[in-house]
Amino acid sequence: MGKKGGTAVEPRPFIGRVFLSAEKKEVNMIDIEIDLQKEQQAALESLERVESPEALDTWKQAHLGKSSLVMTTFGKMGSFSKVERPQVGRAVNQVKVALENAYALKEETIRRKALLSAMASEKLDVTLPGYPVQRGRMHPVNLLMREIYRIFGDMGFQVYRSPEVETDDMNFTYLNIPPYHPARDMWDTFYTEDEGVVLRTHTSPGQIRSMRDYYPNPVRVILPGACMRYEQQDQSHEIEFMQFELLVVDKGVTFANLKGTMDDFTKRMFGPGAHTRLRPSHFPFTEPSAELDMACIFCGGVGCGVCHGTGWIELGGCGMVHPRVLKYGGYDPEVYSGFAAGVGIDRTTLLRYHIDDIRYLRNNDIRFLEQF
Ligand code: FA5
Repeated sequence: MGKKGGTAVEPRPFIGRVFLSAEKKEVNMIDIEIDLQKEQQAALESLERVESPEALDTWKQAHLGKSSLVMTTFGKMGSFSKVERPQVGRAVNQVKVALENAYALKEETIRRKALLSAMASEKLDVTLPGYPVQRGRMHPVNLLMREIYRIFGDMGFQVYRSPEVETDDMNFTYLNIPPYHPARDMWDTFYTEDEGVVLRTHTSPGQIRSMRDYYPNPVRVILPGACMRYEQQDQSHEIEFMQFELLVVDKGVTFANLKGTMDDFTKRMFGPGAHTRLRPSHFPFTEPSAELDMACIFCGGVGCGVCHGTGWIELGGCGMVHPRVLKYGGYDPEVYSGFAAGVGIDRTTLLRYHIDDIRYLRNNDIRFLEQF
């Protein structure tokens, strides 16, 4: 029941009859519903006839686009009263969902049809060349390292890795180079801001670490890795370079074992004609100490630019492990002896591949790297 101007009025039939509240003008809800249903039926019928993606697009514009009946009815929602709005909304939404679902189905049908006809009409030309694959390569230093591992693996050595950032003690003190000893000047060291921490200048600190790890068993290890020195870079010096260290500790290890192992390594690496010599030298952590030289492979020992006219090329340092170093590693020097060697991998790479400048190895020139 509603009251208007104090007089009782007839209740308006609610369903199917709505009022445009602003103008207080009756709108026939049945008319709206009929229009929408007519639109739905016509749209679905015309969708049946759609065959191409272009026609489907045109259909979408006409029936779900901005000026379609569905969308314009949505646009007018604000002009309906609170009571009318849900009714109109429900009716128009039902039509919209029906049209959208039909559109999605049709779109999938057309896509499949297009795919099937493309598959039927187009042929795969298997004779067309494919895209060339860019193959990666091993860096020459890594190639050489693998070869070094293989050679020493055959001789019964195990690879032992130790840190590149080291303590001052490991890099120097336990190698018989106490703080403030002038022997520390042999290495131009990068000290870090953390006291007692350095970038390792050689792989020798791995001697202490591996001995402490293996004690009381015999040690036969190869210690590979990067070393850093504050050096003037030139043809044969880098700031960062690779070394491998050899360490053998056992009862009865002799200098002859050292000489035999290094000579065998050189022959396996550079061929049976290669031969080595040991030149007296000094390292604080070996006694006696020597430099391992190889007869120049470029001139056969006569003397050339590469060997600076000497006929010999230095591969690295070596010697018998100093008794104090054995002790720092945990071994009794009265019972055990050992030999150690430290060889530059970059320089060995230069010799192996006849490269005349160490700086090629790290400047990432693809023309250089492609040759390996
Ligand atoms: C040492 O580093 C000793 N730790 C080697 C050693 C180990 C001796 C065990 C005795 C027992 P040296 O500073 O000479 O020694 O370096 C050894 C090798 O590393 C050199 O022969 C060279 O091949 C390589 N090397 C040294 N400095 C550089 C550099 N700046 N660039 C490239 N290679 C280098």
